[in-house]
Amino acid sequence: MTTLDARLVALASAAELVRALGLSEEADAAAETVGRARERIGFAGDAYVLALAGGTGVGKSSVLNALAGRTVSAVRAVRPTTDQPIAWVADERRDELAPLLAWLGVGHVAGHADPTLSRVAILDLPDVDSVRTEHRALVDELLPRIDAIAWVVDPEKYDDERLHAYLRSLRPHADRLRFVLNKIDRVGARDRLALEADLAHRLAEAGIDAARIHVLSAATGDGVDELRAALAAEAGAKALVTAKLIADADAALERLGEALGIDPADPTAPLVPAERVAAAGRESVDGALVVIDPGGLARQVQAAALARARQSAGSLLGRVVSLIGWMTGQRRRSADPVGYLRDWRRRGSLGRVVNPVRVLLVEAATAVPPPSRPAVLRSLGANDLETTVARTLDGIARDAGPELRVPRPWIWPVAGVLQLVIGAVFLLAVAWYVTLFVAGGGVPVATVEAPVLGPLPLPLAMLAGSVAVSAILGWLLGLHAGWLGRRRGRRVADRVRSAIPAAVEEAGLRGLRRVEAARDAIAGARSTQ
Ligand SMILES: Nc1nc2c(ncn2[C@@H]2O[C@H](COP(=O)(O)OP(=O)(O)OP(=O)(O)O)[C@@H](O)[C@H]2O)c(=O)[nH]1
Ligand SMILES: [Mg+2]
Repeated sequence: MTTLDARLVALASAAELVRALGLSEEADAAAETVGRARERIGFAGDAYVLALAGGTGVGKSSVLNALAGRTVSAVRAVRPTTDQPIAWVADERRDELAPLLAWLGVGHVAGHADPTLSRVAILDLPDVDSVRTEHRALVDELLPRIDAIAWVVDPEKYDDERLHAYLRSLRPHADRLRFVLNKIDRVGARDRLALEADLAHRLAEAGIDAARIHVLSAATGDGVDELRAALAAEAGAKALVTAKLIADADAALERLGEALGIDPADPTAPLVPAERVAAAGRESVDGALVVIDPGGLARQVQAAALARARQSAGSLLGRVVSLIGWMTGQRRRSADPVGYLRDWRRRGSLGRVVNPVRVLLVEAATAVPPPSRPAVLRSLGANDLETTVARTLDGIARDAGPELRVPRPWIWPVAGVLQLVIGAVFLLAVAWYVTLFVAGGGVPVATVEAPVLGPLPLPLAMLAGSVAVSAILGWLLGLHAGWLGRRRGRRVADRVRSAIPAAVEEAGLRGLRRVEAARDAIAGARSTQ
């Protein structure tokens, strides 16, 4: 594949990437450049087309006539004069150039027999600053198809804004530009050099360095032979045409890059830095954790576990409290982890989850130039982000349901039996005291040897011991329930931490990834230029 072919293929695919992002005008312009280039290389022959362009009355037609040594194009005092392009070509190439000239829309063709200029077809164009807008439209339509341009200026008309606007657009083609400073007979010999230097300076300011300037007078013929000789000495026409089409393709690719905000100084820089994307993802997860509330969920599981533990492993007093809780509905309100998780919507809006991503996308869109912004923003669009996040949180609530149901570990019934035994010991001790009270102190009481305290009446030891052991058991159950709650809360938080980034990536960042991929592809194609 030649360099030009490779460029055209790259440009065509870049155009399609940009089109897929909704920038159809930019894509059309790039596709048009590809089409134009393919058409141009399709014409056989070894000649290039040079157009004499410039403002009205600068002497374009006169320069052509001076080169020809006869009147090829009419010169009149009425401005503008030329209203259709006229081609001046070597007789021997007329047939060969006919299809190319037809493609350019040039109907008037004059021939010559000068073999030194046989590889260039010279066009005299209408003016670019005409009061007749159709002249300008015609030239604007034609110029992109022209291989090389000789821009004609005169001492009065070489520094107007229109010229500079054209120069800016022609900058990529500086190598194939010539400048003809005509009507030099009107300037004194001393001012000529200064005028030429001034023109060169202004061209350099417009980005065209080392411009090729031909100072001449079409009226006196001064400098015309030098221009003819320079045109005859021009390098190979094929190379010139290829270089022109390559410059077109490169400029078109650059415009696509500009439309997507690619910074020429740092073409691989993303619209938003990766750290910003990661930070937005973290903020979304934090937002989701606020509405899911793993801490609150842990307390719910703990309360539910305690309630269940009280049923099967509680002390007598604990069972009474549990029964009251059940009868008053208190237990359902404070210990329904499944319901608590399912009702995450009550704890806040999804704004906390989706807003960080939306802010990020707006930030990304502002990194492209304003004309592309609306389309890029649409491409970045995360319209279904909120629904996807809601679906994800509902999914987490649903999937976590079974594991939020509090288990009944084997230790609870064992603890329950222990509590019953302790309760029995307690009751026995109480009954003992009642008996002692009724007997009025007539019954001897056994003692147990307690460390530090010395001998203790057995019923007192039973009473104190059962209360203490029951309290310790209750405390251990509480610890266990707290651990169960925290563990389940953590698991749900882990689910949020892994599912939310995936949802954000899928529904929030898909557009951004697509835009970044297109930018990378265009930056990559530009770097191989
Ligand atoms: N003094 C002098 N007059 C010139 C010279 N070249 C052209 N003229 C005059 O400038 C006027 C315009 O010349 P044209 O050749 O018709 O200019 P043009 O750029 O083709 O103008 P449009 O066709 O209207 O765009 C005519 O009156 C010419 O005689 C020159 O070198 N010196
Ligand atoms: Mg003319």
